[in-house]
Amino acid sequence: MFCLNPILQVLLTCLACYMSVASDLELDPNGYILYCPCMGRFGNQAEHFLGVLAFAHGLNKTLVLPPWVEYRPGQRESVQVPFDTYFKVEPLQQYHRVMLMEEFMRDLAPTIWPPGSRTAFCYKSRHNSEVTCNAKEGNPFGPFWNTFNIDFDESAFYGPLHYDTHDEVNAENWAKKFPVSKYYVMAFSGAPASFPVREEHIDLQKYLIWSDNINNKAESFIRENFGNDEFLGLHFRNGEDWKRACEHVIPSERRNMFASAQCLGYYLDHGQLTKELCYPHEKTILKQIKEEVKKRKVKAIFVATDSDDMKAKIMKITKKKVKVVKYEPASPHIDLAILGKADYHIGNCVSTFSAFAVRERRINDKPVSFWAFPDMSHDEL
Ligand SMILES: Nc1nc2c(ncn2[C@@H]2O[C@H](COP(=O)(O)OP(=O)(O)OP(=O)(O)O)[C@@H](O)[C@H]2O)c(=O)[nH]1
Ligand SMILES: *[C@@H]1O[C@H](CO)[C@@H](O)[C@H](O)[C@H]1NC(C)=O
Repeated sequence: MFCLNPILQVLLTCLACYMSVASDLELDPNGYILYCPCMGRFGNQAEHFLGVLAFAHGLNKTLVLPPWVEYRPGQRESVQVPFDTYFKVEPLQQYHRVMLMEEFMRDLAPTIWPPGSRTAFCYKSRHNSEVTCNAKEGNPFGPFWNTFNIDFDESAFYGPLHYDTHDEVNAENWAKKFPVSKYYVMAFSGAPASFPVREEHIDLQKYLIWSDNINNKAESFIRENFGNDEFLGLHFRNGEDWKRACEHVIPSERRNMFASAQCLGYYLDHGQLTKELCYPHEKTILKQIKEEVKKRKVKAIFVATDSDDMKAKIMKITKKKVKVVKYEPASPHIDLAILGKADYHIGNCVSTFSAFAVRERRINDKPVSFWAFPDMSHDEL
C-alpha cells in the first residue's frame, strides 16, 4: 500500500490550504471596513453609501457591503436586505475592492474577526456613556448587527478625524491613529460619510448598477405599458412625514436641505430653498405636467410616489389623452429603476429618493427637472 511520507503529507496539506485561501479568500493586507447604514431609508442610505465607498477607497481598505436597512409596517425591528438584492457587486469592483457582508461574515470573520475581538468605531461616545459607542442600542442599530450575531467588545473613537480620506494628511492621520496591525477590521456604528452626498462623490453612482431582478422588472413594465413610446417619469414625495419635514424650511436661512443641492447647487448658485420646492402646491404640479406633456408631446406618464399618485387629476388636466400608470405592488427600487429609464422626468429637488434617479439620469445624459424649479413665483424670496 502506498504511504505518504509524513513530511510530504504536511506540505501537501499546507499547499492545498494555501491555494484555497489564495483563490477564494485572498486577504486584504490593508484591512476591512464595515458599517451600519443606520440613518434614514433608501435615499438616505444611498447618499451615505457613495461617501463610504470613497472613504474606503481613500484608506485603500476593502469595503464590506452591508445589507440595506428597511422598515416594514407592523414590524418593530428593521429588516436587513442583502446588498446584491438590488445592486450588482461586480461593477463596484471596477472602482474598489468590495465584498458582501454575508460572505465576509461566513468566510473571513471566523478567522480574522472572531467574537471577543470586535471593536465598534464611532465619532464619539453615544448618549451618556463615556466609554462605549453603544453601537447596538436602539433600532436599527441592534437588529442590524444581530442579523450576523455580532457583539462588540470594545469601542474606538475617531473624532476629530473626518471622512475625506482623499485628503492625504487626513488619510495619514487615520492610518496613524488606527494602524492595520491593531485595527485590521474597522466596524463603524454609522456610515463614515457625509450627508447629503458630497459633490465629488456623485459620479460614483455609475458603479451602482441595478441587479438583473430589479432591472428586468423595470424593463418589462416599460415594455408592457409604453411599448416604444416615450414617457414622462414623475416623482411625488407627498406623504405626511414629508409635509412635516418641509415645514422646517426657512428660506431666510439661505442653506440647502437634504438633496436640494441637486437643483440649487452646492453653493445655492441656482436659487434659494423654498417650501414650495420641498412640498409643491398641487396647482404648481399640474401646471408643470401640462406644460411638459405639451412640450415633449408624450402620450404616457409613469408616476412614482410614497403616497398620493394624483392620477385622476393628471388625467383631467391632460384631457384623458395621456396614459397614466404606476408600478404595483409598490416597490421603491423598481420605481427608481423606471424613473431612471424614463425619457423625461420631473422630481422633488429636496428628496434624496428623487436624487437617486437624478444622479443616474445625469450620468446617462438624460434630462432632469424639478417641481417648482426654477422658482417662478418669487413670492418666498
Ligand atoms: N415605492 C415608493 N416609495 C417611495 C417613493 N418616494 C418615497 N418613497 C418611500 O419613502 C422613503 C423616503 O425616504 P428616503 O429614501 O430616505 O429619502 P427622502 O425622500 O429624502 O426622505 P426622508 O428620509 O424623509 O428624508 C423611500 O425610501 C421609500 O421607502 C416612491 O416614489 N415610490
Ligand atoms: C491598495 O491596496 C492594494 C492591495 O493591497 C495594493 O495592491 C495597492 O497598491 C494599494 N494602492 C495604493 C494606492 O496604495
